[in-house]
Amino acid sequence: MGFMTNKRILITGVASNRSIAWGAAQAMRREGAELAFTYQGEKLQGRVTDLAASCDSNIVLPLDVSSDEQINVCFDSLAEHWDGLDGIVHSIAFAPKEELEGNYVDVLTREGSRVAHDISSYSFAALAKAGRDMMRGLNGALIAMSYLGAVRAVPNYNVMGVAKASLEANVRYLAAALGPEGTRVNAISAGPIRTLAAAGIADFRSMLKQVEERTPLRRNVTIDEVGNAAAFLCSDLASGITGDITYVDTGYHILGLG
Ligand code: 0WD
Repeated sequence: MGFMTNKRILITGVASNRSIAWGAAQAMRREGAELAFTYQGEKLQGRVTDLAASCDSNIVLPLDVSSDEQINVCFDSLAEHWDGLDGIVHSIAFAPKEELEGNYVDVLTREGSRVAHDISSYSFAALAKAGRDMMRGLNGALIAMSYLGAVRAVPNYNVMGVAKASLEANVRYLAAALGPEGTRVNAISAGPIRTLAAAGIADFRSMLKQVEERTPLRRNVTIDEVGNAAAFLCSDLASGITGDITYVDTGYHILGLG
């Protein structure tokens, strides 16, 4: 029996079979979880429906996290399928491409900052709020995806790093607020992985190369490795862990001078 048997988990942020959310979905399904998926925009509906089917799921709901209405409709629809919810995977981020290239101060705008924080950080708290009643008392867990740029100044990551710092603070505040109801909240800080979102970051290839050359394990991390950690953190095996950031980055974050 898998360690997520009888867990019902909502997976957001699947854009392709390279998405980190897809790594989480596959690991959780393998460990016995029942899954529901969201997709952003009609263009992704078919692809996410097919990926969901391969995880024996036919719960596939539209969700653009910039819309309160879509968030509410999504959880109302989910409640028609399930009478409770054991976990939410938040694997969503966005910042305008122009802000992910060059000098932070040169490219920063008020609007870019607003959008990056709204989609990449606030939305995590918004999902926690919308899912609260379905999760209350079930000893469930929320998980978000962060990156080292939250705590270090990484070239080109710019406003997304600031938004990830906000996301990590959200993890702590949500953990403190929802812990008394039995809900745990954590994030994984993943190493760089070639996905659609990563393609928006300037010079991403050299980031992958630099990590591979210097990191203790001398290779980049995979979506399966991040997925396995996400499954663990959303399972009862992690029942004593909340409010934390777990690095799944082949050890890169421990380095000082190379
Ligand atoms: O190197 C990487 N790929 C890392 C990613 C390293 C460390 C962390 N992360 C984080 C990202 O910042 C993000 O929070 O992992 C999370 C997932 O990212 P991913 O798997 O790398 O990217 P991708 O496969 O593109 O999925 C992210 C998806 C979007 O994809 P696109 O490429 O279409 O932007 O987030 C979704 C969308 O499907 N998304 C939204 N979903 C709902 N509402 C929204 C939105 N407004 N905006 C983006």
